[in-house]
Amino acid sequence: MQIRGGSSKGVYFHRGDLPQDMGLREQVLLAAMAGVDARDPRQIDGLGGAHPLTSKVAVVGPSLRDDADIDYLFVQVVVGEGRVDITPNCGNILAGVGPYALERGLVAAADTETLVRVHMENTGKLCELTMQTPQGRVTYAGDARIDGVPGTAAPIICNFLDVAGSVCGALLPTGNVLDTIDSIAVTCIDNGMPVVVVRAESLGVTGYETVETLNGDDPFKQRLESLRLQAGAMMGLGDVSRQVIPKVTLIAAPQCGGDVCTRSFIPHVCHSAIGVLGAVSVGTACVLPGSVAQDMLQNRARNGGRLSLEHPSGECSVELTLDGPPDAPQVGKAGVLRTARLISRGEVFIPE
Ligand code: NQM
Repeated sequence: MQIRGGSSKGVYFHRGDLPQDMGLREQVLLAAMAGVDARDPRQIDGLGGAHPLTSKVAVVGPSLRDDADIDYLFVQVVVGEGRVDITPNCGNILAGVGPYALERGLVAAADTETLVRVHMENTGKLCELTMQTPQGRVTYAGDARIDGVPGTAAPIICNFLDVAGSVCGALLPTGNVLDTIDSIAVTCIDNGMPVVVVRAESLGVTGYETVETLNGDDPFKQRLESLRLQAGAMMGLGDVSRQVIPKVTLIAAPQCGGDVCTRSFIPHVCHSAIGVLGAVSVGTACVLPGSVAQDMLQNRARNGGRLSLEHPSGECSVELTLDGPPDAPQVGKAGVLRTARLISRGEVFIPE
């Protein structure tokens, strides 16, 4: 099935429909998304959309764990490079996993709302998805709006349970709330997604630029990549030159009534919105005393609650439940509203 999950779009496969051999499975996924030439940046011969947000795959199956209903592996098909990356998770594609599980009969729908417990295989963490299922059927129509997606749709509530250190093993993988790289202050954080948070002004930009302006600024992107490569090593991720994590998010004072303004790089292209788990990580940085983002909140939402992150096409709200003392808060749960839509279902033909 092709499903829009949040502000991303992906091809969702049943685990049992794919080859069991991992190497062969990778070849099949690359061919499905890009066709004969997996390095074609236009992905003209496959289902991929020639952009990181539309070159995504979900592999879904019944969970092998007792505490989950569904296993979900996220696969980023790296555009133009003929390879996949399974190190990151994707909270947008995750939103489509609930409808997929219901459509494929992997989970039975309850009468009005259905909760699906998803084991996110990339990180080993859990997320509870709550979907609208009137009369026991998944519905896509509704009045929830998420920025970065036109129109409205049925809400899907994603409640991430304990995602701190999901990839790097610790919320603050360098051991510090603040580090300095190339004389620039950064906060390296992993609350579901490894992200390097940096003040836009310290990189010589405002943080209010358009996606196109930032994408077209090659010298700026080189500085960003130098920062990212060093941060990746400091976060224990080794040489990240061929990995899509960590991401980098620029922050600036809010302009439209939110709590912080963001521009996120995934990692070489500026996101037209912000990734879900990326937003959870950046939101968490905002509530951590001593971080580069600590004075963004101007005392609002310091104790958790709803935090609004402005991004190039609107805003994304995350709901943080904080535990622990105010000077050393820990995020217990992080909730995000998403929507999804089934676009198509069928067969994909793999070139011989
Ligand atoms: O951070 C973009 C997206 C994502 C990932 C990316 C995501 C997340 O917008 O959880 O959703 O960071 O590549 O789909």
